[in-house]
Amino acid sequence: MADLNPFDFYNIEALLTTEEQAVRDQVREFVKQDAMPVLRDHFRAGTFPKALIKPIGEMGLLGANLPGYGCPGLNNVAYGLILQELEWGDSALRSFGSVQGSLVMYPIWAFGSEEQKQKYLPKLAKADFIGCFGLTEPDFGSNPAGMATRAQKTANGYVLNGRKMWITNGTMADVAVVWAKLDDNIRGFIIEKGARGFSAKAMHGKLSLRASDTAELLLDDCQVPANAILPKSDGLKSPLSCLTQARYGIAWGALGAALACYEEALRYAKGRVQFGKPIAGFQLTQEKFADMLTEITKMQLLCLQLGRMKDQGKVHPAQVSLAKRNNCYHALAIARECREILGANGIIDDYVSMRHAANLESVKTYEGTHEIHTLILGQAVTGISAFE
Ligand code: TGC
Ligand code: FAD
Repeated sequence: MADLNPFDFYNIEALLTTEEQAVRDQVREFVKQDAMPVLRDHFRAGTFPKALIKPIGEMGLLGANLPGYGCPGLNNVAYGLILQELEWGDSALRSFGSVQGSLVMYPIWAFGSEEQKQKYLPKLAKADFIGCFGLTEPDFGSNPAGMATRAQKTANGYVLNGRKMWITNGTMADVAVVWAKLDDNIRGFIIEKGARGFSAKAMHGKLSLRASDTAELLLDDCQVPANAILPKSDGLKSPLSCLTQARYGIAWGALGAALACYEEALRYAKGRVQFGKPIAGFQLTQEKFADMLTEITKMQLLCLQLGRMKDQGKVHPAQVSLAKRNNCYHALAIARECREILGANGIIDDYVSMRHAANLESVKTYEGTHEIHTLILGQAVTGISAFE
């Protein structure tokens, strides 16, 4: 009988192509060699590791599942594995990649003009440009349909007024994809850094995702040219379809964070001796590992099948919600459990579990909270919307 692998109990490896394995291994190597040595200090300082941006772009990790315009056009499983590995390091790295690829490049690719695609996508793919996505507002988080941000047509273009909050990559961004109501219909606009009336202000005091750049965007009679509008954006379903892309990546990312904690806790439990034997030998510790192994294996299977369905163009947004909701919930539970296995050492940032647990609080909240995805699934099962 083949040896059992505690990190790949159902031999998912055999279901991956050699290209998918190679992409994953390349990112894993990068995260271990280049990111891990600096992540703790950036988390402490509350700064994004900007030195990693260029290499991430050069490796082709941004918008990696998009075809053309300088993007690699990898399949969705390879794309998911990239995000898994980035979040194995820190959720801030995966967030950076998700926002750039799924929330900035995807809407330009899906709703942009040919001119916009040519202008922005190759630069975003190489990280020559950084992007952010402004949907959430101070008074409209889970319910973006109610947004107060407005666009008005002028002689030369549009003028936008409003405020967006919690915007990842916000202060670093060269371009912002901002959603606003034009004649009561939600439309997307590309706003370049330096546009008159546009500014980004860093948000401070976060106890989670500390290594991520989170900002408020202010639109104060912000003037943009006529070609700033995403011509094919039309209604709330446009930003929501971007969220479907990002939520897909988050399901993989949360798995990466869970794996990082589980690997650390297993290593620690085998080495830490109490009462004359490794704590891994106690039944209560083994129950924790049995539970975590089961959840991680289920997360791996969910991600893989979701990716295969996405590659066939057969994914329903509710199926993505199931994976986002499940994987964030269990990754957070696993990170907390691993912290517990590490005892007092678990609260020190020499170890990763508590950093991941803190990050996963945000990951569970953004891109649709646990409750919002519960209601999306409730509607999918019953046919009745609980939102109205
Ligand atoms: P509802 O009536 O259900 O839908 C309006 C239209 O949109 C369609 N639709 C979707 N299309 C694509 N993908 C989806 N996921 C979709 N969900 C709905 C729907 O079919 C409909 O189309 P049509 O043709 O009939 O017009 O809209 P609702 O107002 O009832 O809202 C539904 C709800 C609550 C599920 C939605 O508002 C929601 O998902 N809220 C959560 C908000 C959210 O997730 N915000 C995320 C902000 S971005 C972010 O957090 C980035 S973090 C990034 C990082 O750092 O990684
Ligand atoms: P609220 O919507 O006020 O919800 C508060 C609580 O009420 C939650 O527990 C929620 O589940 C619950 N609730 C709400 N409605 C219901 C209901 N109908 N039934 C039951 N419970 C309900 N947004 C962007 O646009 N771009 C970004 O780049 C971005 N990055 C982010 C980065 C970070 C670190 C964080 C924390 C957030 C980010 N967000 C971003 C915002 C994020 O998407 C929102 O925080 C999220 O959608 C929830 O909105 P809210 O915080 O306003 O909570």
